[in-house]
Amino acid sequence: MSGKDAGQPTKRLLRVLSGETLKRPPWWLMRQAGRYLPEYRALRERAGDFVTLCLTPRFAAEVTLQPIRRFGMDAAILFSDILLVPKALGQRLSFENDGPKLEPLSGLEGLRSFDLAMLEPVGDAASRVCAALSGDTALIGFAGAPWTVATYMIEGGTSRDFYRVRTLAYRDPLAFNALIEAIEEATLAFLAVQIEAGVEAVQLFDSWAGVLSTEGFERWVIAPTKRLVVNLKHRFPKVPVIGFPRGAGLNYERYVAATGVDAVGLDTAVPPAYARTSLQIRLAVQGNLDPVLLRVGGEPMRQAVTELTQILSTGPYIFNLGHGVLPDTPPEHVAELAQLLNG
Ligand code: 1CP
Repeated sequence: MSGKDAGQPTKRLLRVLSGETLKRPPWWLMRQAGRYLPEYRALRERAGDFVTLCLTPRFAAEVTLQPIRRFGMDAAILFSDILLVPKALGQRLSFENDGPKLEPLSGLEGLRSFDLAMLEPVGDAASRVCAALSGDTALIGFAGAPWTVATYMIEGGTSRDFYRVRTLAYRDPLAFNALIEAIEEATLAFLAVQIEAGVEAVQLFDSWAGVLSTEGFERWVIAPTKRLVVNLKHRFPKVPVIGFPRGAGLNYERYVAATGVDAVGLDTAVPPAYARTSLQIRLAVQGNLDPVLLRVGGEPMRQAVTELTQILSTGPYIFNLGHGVLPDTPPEHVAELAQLLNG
């Protein structure tokens, strides 16, 4: 906790989030807990279903710590899911083999007021992780950004074309805005539970930021993110916010200039040299090794890691992937990566 209560942060991740440049970048991986780890699969089996795994504090805490024990990342990310927010808003949620399923929704009818108590176990899990983490390892909390959560709520699951949600957003912006605001409010409460339990930084996952028009991006990615950041900063001025507008392309600069995030996550397609000159001059950047290179491992991975860290380590930089760890990634490759990065 010293990183949060004392004036200057001491944990490596938090130092970079406050704008410091470290010679050896701190690192963690999106989806660092999960199916590529046999110990995760074993516990997942015991828990039965995925939502139970997320909402049972001792399980969620254990799964959060598994990759840290093996690989010693500089940060743990609390094990949970962005879709717990729709669930707490009253939408039925299940996980099948081909991904999450939500009872489709056409508007605000059918949503009840937000059930914060349902998410209390996430706070309990965070407290347990805090108590178990030692020394220099930070704990990151997270939520989906409102646009990405809305895509799942309207599409009823993952989508290839986001046809329904984009149609609603463009055709009936007032109704869509009401949904976005309901998600925004719930997200703020969800993140507050995590922060009050001890998470030291939060990440907003906007995994589908890249499917909107520029005007849509302004209205449904930038505006809600900016309001969330303002509200978070008001309540928790010392907790840094990492934004991850995956696929934002040319809109990355606008996102960085307008939202007030402390750091930005780069997806796989962002050129590191561009990130250095156009984004890192304003804030810390995080990313963006292709997850497939981690799956490939060996020399191609090592070479890419060397290049990436050479380009971005001259400014505030957190090493990560450009998206999540793939489920068929050999854990040995993550161990190899850890050897390169742990110094
Ligand atoms: O065991 C299983 O079968 C479930 C797989 C799984 C896992 C391990 C899901 C279902 N969620 C998670 C955990 C999770 N989800 C974490 C844990 C912490 C960590 O990173 O180690 C995080 C940060 C998330 C965030 C999340 N969930 C996102 C944003 C990041 C991203 O991948 O773009 C999204 C889009 C989701 C929705 C979701 N939940 C689960 C799946 C398979 C998905 C993605 C569905 C899709 O592809 O659209």
